[in-house]
Order: sequence, then structure tokens, then C-alpha cells
Amino acid sequence: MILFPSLPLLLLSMVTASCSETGCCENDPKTCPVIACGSPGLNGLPGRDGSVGAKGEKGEPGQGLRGLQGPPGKLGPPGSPGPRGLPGVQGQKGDNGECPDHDQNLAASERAALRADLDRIKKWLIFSLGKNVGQKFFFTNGEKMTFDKVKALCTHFQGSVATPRNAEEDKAIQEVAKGDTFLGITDVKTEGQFVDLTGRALTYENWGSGEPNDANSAEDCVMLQTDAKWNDISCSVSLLAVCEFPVS
Ligand SMILES: [Ca+2]
Ligand SMILES: [Ca+2]
Repeated sequence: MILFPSLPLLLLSMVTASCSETGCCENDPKTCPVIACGSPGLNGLPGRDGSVGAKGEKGEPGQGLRGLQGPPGKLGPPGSPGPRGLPGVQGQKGDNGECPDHDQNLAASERAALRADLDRIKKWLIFSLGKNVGQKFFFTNGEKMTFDKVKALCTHFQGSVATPRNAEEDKAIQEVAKGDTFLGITDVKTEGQFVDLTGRALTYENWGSGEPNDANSAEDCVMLQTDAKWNDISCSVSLLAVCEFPVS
């Protein structure tokens, strides 16, 4: 059982009762609504939030203190080089320079020091790697290679392939090489006629027994063997490289 009616129904009963007691609404029901004559109703609950409006205009800068400028950024990558410029106009010939006496003395002393250093280095090299006989130095790098590579190696160091002109040089080459080595002698130009690399006839020979034999018609270079004898051999085999250099 419901003992108390709902609030709107109770209010409506009160307004109806009021109107019946005063009679203010009897002659003009259109201008005297029930609510105007009764007590004001209670406020309703707030409605739900509306949808988000459109974005507004950007505002004016603020009035606060401006921050300090930050550090510069990282250096960017270098740009590509520009085209080469035109050559400049050739300048005029300069005046002759001065060469005082003390400068000449200094240059002379430097030359003497360089000469002494060079002689010392030569002695070290000869002591460790080479041999000096008369007006020649013989050196080896201890590597084995074909005849063409030996020629290229010696030429690169402004020397030539070791070529004995006498028994003393022949012996020196053996001592430097300590193994089978190429000599600067070939019969490439004329089969059977061995000459040095400048084309000159030989002044000394030390062929082994039965050599040169041009075996298989393919032996145009000369090998100094460990038994101290010469043997013509293919230029394509790899033997120790020994170069000779003139004594300056
Ligand atoms: Ca030959
Ligand atoms: Ca041979």
C-alpha cells in the first residue's frame, strides 16, 4: 500500500484545492495556469554536456617574460663542392732571392749530416740483408717470384736483377740469396746466346754440367743454384729475388 503519493501529484492536489478556495480561476482559465497560482516548482537536474564546439582563433602572444634563446643546432652535412674556378692570371717573375753565406754553410752542414745518415743506413742494410762487392750492392727481400716480377721489383727500387760479372760477384749473390735465385741473364732474344738485360755479351759464366740445355725448348732464364752453378730454366718458375745497385 502507498501511504504517500508522489510529489507532482501532491502539488497538483494542493493547487487545485487553492483554486477552489479562492475562485480566482473560475472566470479566466486561460490566463491563470495552475502553476502561476501555486507555489513555484523545484529546479530540475542539470542537462547533459553539449557537443564540442568549433576550434577558436589563435590567441594573442602572452604578456609574460620571454625565454632565453636556445643553443645553436648541430652542424649540417657539408654541401657538394662547387665547380672548379677559372685559372688566375700568371703572376710576374719574382726577384732573385738572397743567399747569405751563413745559409750556404747551413745547407752544407745539412748535406754532410744527410750523407752520414745515408752511409750509416747503407751499412745497416748490408749488414742485415746485402753484400757489397766492388762498385755493387746486392740485396734480397727474401721472396720468391717469377723473373718478370723480379725485374719489376728491382726497377722499382732503381736497381736491376743481380748479374755477376766475375766470380767474386757470383759468390756474393750466392751468399745473399741463400737459395736458388734468378740472374739478370736470358737468351730470349736469340736462343742459345745468353746476354745480360742490357743486351751485352757475358764476361763471366759458371754453367753446371750439361747446361744450358734449353729443356723442353722452354728455358730462357738463368738460375744460380745452391751448388753455385748456373742452369737455364723457365722464366715462369718462382725463385728468390736478388737486385744489384751501384755504389754511389
Ligand atoms: Ca733458351
Ligand atoms: Ca736447363
